[in-house]
Amino acid sequence: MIIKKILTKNSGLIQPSEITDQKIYLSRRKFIGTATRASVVIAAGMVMPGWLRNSYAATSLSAKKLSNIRKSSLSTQEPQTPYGDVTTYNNFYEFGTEKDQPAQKAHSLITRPWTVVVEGEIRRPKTYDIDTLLKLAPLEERIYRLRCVEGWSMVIPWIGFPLSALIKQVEPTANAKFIEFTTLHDSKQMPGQRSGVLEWPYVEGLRIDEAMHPLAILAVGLYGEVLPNQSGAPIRLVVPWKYGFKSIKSIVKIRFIEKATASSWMKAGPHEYGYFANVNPAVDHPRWSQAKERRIGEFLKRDTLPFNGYADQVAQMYAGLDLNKFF
Ligand SMILES: Nc1nc2c(c(=O)[nH]1)N[C@H]1C(S)=C(S)[C@@H](COP(=O)(O)O)O[C@H]1N2
Ligand SMILES: [Mo]
Repeated sequence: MIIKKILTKNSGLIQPSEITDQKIYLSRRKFIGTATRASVVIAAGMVMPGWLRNSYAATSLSAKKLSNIRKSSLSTQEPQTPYGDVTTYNNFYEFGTEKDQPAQKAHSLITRPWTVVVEGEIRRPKTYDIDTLLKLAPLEERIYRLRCVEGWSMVIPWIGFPLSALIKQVEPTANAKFIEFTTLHDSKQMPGQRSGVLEWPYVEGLRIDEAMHPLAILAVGLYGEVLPNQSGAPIRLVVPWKYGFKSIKSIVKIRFIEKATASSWMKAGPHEYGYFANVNPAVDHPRWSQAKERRIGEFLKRDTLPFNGYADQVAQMYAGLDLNKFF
């Protein structure tokens, strides 16, 4: 596993025999207390692998910095999940189902040249070059919570622009009620697509009003740099009030449609993954509770908030909808 590899590289810092897990973290505090970074570690409430990974790579050495980034009032003030965790603990089944596989394998993804086909119920269908999309609207930093359906969460400083900016430019017709997003399908670049764990390509969807909501963004970077491949380069959706699986990565097609189509996760588990997938502590996944979550890097679980804490801004879109039925 990646943690072990990093520990080996840092062998002067800590011996492999010191590798521990979170359960015995507290009993190790004495040991940590002698380390230089101890105060930082304890103040941030982080577990050992987190600070080791983070000290190993505060940001990447090779990624390109993005410039002229505006701050946004829509950002959360909560502490950000360290870069090392954000970029090594990923779900991206196109590169395997283990959390550390995307970081290890996504180098095979070629992100230039890259085009995104925008089509369907719109007046201005167009194939956008990724570098055109980067200039479509001013880039903003959006620090958002991301809550995975599996029960963990992160706080990530995305760089991107409102999805609404693209939607306005292509002029949807009156028939455009939903938007379908599609990930690249190429098993040479994405070896995980040789497995049948999901139906490929990965497909997700939003209702048009959800897609127009100011919180919904197309992200092209994080932590001030272009997106690492494992995070969905070169362009991915981020919809912070919905479970992470809605935030589809490495998008090649955006199609405006009249009737919603099933997402890859709905096909994989129709009773487990709904179209809306709004974060909801009151509606359990059939196999586990959704009431609590573990913020990556924290020791104790915290309560999951309705709509992932964005209820004030988004709940009105679902007024009158039975959230038990439309999960
Ligand atoms: N194409 C694609 N997009 C995807 C996934 C995936 O497997 N393939 N996983 C989803 C899930 S389950 C989550 S939780 C988030 C994780 O995003 P992150 O790795 O940037 O944290 O990506 C989502 N987008
Ligand atoms: Mo997820």
